[in-house]
Amino acid sequence: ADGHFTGLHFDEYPVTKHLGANKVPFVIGVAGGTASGKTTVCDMIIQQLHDHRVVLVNQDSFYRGLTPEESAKVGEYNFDHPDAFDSEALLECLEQLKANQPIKIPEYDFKSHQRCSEKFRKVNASDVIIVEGILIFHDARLREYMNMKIFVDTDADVRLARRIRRDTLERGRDVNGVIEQYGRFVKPAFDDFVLPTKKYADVILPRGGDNHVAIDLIVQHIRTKLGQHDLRKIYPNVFVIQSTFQV
Ligand code: UZR
Ligand code: MG
Repeated sequence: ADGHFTGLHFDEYPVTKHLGANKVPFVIGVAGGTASGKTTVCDMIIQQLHDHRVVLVNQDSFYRGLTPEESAKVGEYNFDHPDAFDSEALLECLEQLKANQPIKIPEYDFKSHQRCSEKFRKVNASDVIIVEGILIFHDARLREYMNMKIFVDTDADVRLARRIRRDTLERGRDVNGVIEQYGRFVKPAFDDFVLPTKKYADVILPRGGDNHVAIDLIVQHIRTKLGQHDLRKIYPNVFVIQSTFQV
């Protein structure tokens, strides 16, 4: 009643109408081996695009919850195999985002290896959608959604060192377990499933988040694409007039 939007839940906000039905978000895929720096690269892109609405979707959120049988033998479970992910659910989410619909992303608990059935992350329609994960280039249907595909290419020794640090500090694992799992599942799956998807990349990004030059170039490209597509949608006649002047 006071004329402010404070009482309006964001789900009720008429985002779709606001954007216009024909403005299509720009979708970027960021793939690469475990601990290659994918998340860092995405964060840097998001930071530099602060004046746009950007949303990050992690493939990690779409891990299937383990069945009781799988949980009983969790040491045997291959989290690096394409089948460990619920690609259908990820596809559905992207479809909705691309249609400028708000979505709910499931939350996955790395300790229990389960989806928290009650917990979701709400994500609004955006100008840029970044999809990040080790195997996001594996499914051809997912690849078709992407306007730009980046493969973060970091040396395996650097990745293993980072993985050991991350899993012991942030995920409560012990060093021997991490190394064993790396040799048994992570490395073979990288060779069999992740590395072969490098050929689908438009940009191969060496050294991940340390490569400021490449990240600047990527951001420039995204800005160019966003600019073009915004202006053409909003002022379609401007481009017609321009071409008349050129004659
Ligand atoms: P990134 N992963 C877990 O460690 N536990 C889980 O419950 C689910 C996934 C790991 C997974 C993969 N491998 O290597 C990694 N294992 O998460 C991918 N084992 O995440 O791309 O951030 O490294
Ligand atoms: Mg990550």
